[in-house]
Amino acid sequence: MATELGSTTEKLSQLGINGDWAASIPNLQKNLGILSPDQIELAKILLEMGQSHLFEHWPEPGVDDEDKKGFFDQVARLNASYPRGLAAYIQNARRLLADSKAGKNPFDGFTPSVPSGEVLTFGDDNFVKFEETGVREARRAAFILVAGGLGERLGYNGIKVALPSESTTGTCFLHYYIESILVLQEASCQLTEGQSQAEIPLVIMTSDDTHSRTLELLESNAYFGMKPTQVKLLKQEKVACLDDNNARLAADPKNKYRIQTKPHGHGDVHSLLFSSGLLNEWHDAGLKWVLFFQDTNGLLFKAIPAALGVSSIKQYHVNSLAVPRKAKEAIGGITKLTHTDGRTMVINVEYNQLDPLLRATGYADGDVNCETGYSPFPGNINQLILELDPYIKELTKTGGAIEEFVNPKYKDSSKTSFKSSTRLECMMQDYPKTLPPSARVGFTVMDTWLAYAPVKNNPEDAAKIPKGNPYHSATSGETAIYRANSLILRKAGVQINDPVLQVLNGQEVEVWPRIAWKPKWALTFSDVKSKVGGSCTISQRSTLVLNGRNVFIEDLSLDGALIVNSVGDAEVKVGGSIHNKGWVLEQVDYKDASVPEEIRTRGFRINKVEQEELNYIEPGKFSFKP
Ligand code: UGB
Repeated sequence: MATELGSTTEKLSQLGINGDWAASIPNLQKNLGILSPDQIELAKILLEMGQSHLFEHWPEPGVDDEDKKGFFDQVARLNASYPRGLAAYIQNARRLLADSKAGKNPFDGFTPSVPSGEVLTFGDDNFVKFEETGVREARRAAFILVAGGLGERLGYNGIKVALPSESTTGTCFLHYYIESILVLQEASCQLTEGQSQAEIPLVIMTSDDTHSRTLELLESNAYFGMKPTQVKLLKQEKVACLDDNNARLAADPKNKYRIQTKPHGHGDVHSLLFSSGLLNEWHDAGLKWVLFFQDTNGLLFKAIPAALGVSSIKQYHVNSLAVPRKAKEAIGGITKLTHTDGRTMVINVEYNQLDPLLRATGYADGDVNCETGYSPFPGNINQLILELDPYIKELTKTGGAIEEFVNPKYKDSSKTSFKSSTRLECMMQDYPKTLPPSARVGFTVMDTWLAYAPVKNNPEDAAKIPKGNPYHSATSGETAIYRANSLILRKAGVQINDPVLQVLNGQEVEVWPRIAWKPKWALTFSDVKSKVGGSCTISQRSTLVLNGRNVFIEDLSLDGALIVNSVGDAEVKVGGSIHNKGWVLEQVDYKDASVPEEIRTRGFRINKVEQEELNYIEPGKFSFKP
């Protein structure tokens, strides 16, 4: 013991530090000798910030020393990963917890109104013009997928990006995203011939919950055709949990040498991008756009080219993609907020805040539909397009810190204690909140059927959603892809039978023919139109898979399943009457544990009874007509 104390004093004097500052916490003071200078600095910060309770249980030096050092490793990580450090986190938490206790409305002084933005109609000349501009611009874009969320609402055991977006081809979300980006890259480079070949960067934000499984998915699939150097994973750290209004950090219930942590939200993406140095790299490489998107939207790339075109033509610094929103739907509302002091901003108001804000500002009924059957506030689908230069400028000021919020669940109306620990959170769409009034902030509305079909809710919760409101489930996510492809082909002149209504996993959905195509077949509406000719018909029970760049369907009458696979240099014309037993959609109950989770969560499986499968593996011109 004497030697321990002796060595502590020696080390402390070497550091020029006496342990007086820790005198009120003898359990810490006794242990200073086992800590490094950096760890001692962190201990000082913790004491200054009122966190001495974290050391109260610390035993004598020599006992659990590795755990004590491990504790500081975690504190160092928490300190480094938060803009301006752990002390700033605790200060922010105290301020936000005090505001929350006082019932302060974050929108105090602001009046909401419906903003105006660009409303696109799929397939008209305007839409086609925006798409073409978007494709041209894509070579100057970087894509950012936020995929750190575990998806608690979905309750899926794997990572969400590994889920099949549809089960006809079984393509998972990450595969679909990467293929789409690669096709966009190629199309963009072709349009801007003569300019240097571009590689569109893809960044994936992961978390401890998703990182290793995301990496594994990429590596075991050769990055789905993307160069590994084109993809960067940035892992977000969790933040410390808070036990009370004084922002005392919560000890992990399972390990007293750890601070309990929880996710900080998708807003972390901005500080991570900033600190990674990638933004300046992209600037130097001549990039102009940064596109953010979420983990499970199988329609996303049908909307991206036109939305990027809008950003470019309208010179938006910020462009949020939006869809008509049903009142109370769990997507934020894009709102114009006007402050009594004259400030205005167009910003997402999160779904749980929109109703109270409206009620507090003269809209007695709160979040309700208007005469159109939709909320007057467009729904934010968290697909943001930022112009790179103003983005870098802003982050240089803020360090990427995004306005945070806290949502404690109080034990009672005195609001003095919590049911369980809480933490600060932030959202990526709150980025425009700190922008100057001169910033060009806009949004683009597209039809939901074209742009948005996320997979977020488990079957049980989805089945409880009132009819007519979106389910946001694996069932609706997949059936929406078939509906969108059918509607796009209809617009291109193909006759497609009406869907049938079916109840799958307790949700009533439209079942259209199962039409799926690879991004290389068509990414834009112009691509689709150039590949469909004559008089084509597709029956409701049919399946059509188009997997080849140069596949043309002409005078095709399909009643059954047709699968066309072809290499890029094969030009294939498919037509005539194709009739077979097809691929049958069979119901599966989500509770049936004998069925794999990926299948039962959507409430059906595809029984491949009979099909016409065409494979063209050599270059050349081919024609198929039975
Ligand atoms: N995500 C992270 O990467 N890290 C995190 O810490 C948390 C999430 P959710 P949410 O479009 O439907 C958002 O949970 O947050 C990723 C918008 O706020 O799916 O409830 C996660 O992996 C809301 O305004 O959604 O609601 C996923 O990719 C509305 O637009 C993404 O962040 C809504 O999405 C979103 O996380 C919507």
